Amino acid sequence: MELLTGIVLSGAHGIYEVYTDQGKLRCTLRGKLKKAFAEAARGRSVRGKATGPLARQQRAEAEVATLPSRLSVGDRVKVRRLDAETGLIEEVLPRQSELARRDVGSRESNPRAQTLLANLDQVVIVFATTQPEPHFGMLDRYLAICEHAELHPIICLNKVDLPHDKSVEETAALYQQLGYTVLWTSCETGQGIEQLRELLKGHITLFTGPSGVGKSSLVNALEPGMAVRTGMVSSATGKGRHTTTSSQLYPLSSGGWLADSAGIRALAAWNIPEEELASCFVEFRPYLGECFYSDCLHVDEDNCAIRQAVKDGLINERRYQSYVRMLKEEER
Ligand SMILES: Nc1nc2c(ncn2[C@@H]2O[C@H](COP(=O)(O)OP(=O)(O)OP(=O)(O)O)[C@@H](O)[C@H]2O)c(=O)[nH]1
Ligand SMILES: [Mg+2]
Ligand SMILES: [Zn+2]
Repeated sequence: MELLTGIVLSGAHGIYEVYTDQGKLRCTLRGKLKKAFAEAARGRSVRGKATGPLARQQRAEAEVATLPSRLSVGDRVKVRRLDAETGLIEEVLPRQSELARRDVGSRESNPRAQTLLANLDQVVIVFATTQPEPHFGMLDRYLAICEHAELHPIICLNKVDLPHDKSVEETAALYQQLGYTVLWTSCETGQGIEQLRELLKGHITLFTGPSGVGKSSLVNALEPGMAVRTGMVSSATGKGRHTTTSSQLYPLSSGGWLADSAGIRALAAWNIPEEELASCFVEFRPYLGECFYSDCLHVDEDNCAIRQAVKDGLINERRYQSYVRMLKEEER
């Protein structure tokens, strides 16, 4: 029988809900996979070079397990359908990325850390044009984390229906010049919602941003009835949801998946080594390697190409200050 390709939406107690083009299936792991996972967890897995975002995050470790030590939400799998509602997971496809639970403050990622979310590839960073006023320093922080994690960021400025300060437009223009996608949306008028829906198709996307900017409202605007459906998802396994350890994906009817808040916590705890921070500010990149000191951190060193570029107006002063602030946070 032909295998179906699917994506793991949730999992608890060895039962995984897998989304396939033939609907959702309640799945268990094939015995052989279960055994391989158990061995990987004991550290006897086949080790190999990781590729892509994983490699970048875990460069220090040089090598990581190719086979994850457990199946995670977001993993793409091959499933053998057993009946209308159930299936058997036969194969796990290689991960493109992973967000792991980590000790806050620890600089190194632990290769055995529990993966909260696999294959996340996009982040929508939501701010309101007003109420609350946008905090662009926080936007810079999220953008830097996205650059480091190799996640595609989309800047979403919501509540565009409300009268707001002209400076918001000016600052938004700066991010557009840097090459970032800036989307203006309103849950009141529907402006930008269709564009946002298009950008989510085929991606696993996380929504993040401060409280009150309209993240939940945007999700509701994108997918009316989402709240109802998510309630059904948790009852489908017949078990309580263990929200402290597990995350969940929500399929969008127009295509794509939304990641829930467990991903936000992992992303917020993302640490960037200080020597890698400058390259996470995209406009710094042309100047890297031009400083007098090869280990220049671009703060108070002489003959710093980055600081010269700020002086010459080639790098925005406020963005540079965001860099310095993040560098100091990382030092703590
Ligand atoms: N005028 C206007 N109000 C909005 C818009 N989007 C959301 N709001 C309002 O802003 C308030 C906060 O919206 P939420 O969707 O709860 O914000 P959130 O980002 O999910 O907040 P947290 O869950 O606390 O992180 C609500 O009163 C919404 O009705 C918008 O586009 N325009
Ligand atoms: Mg909310
Ligand atoms: Zn420098």
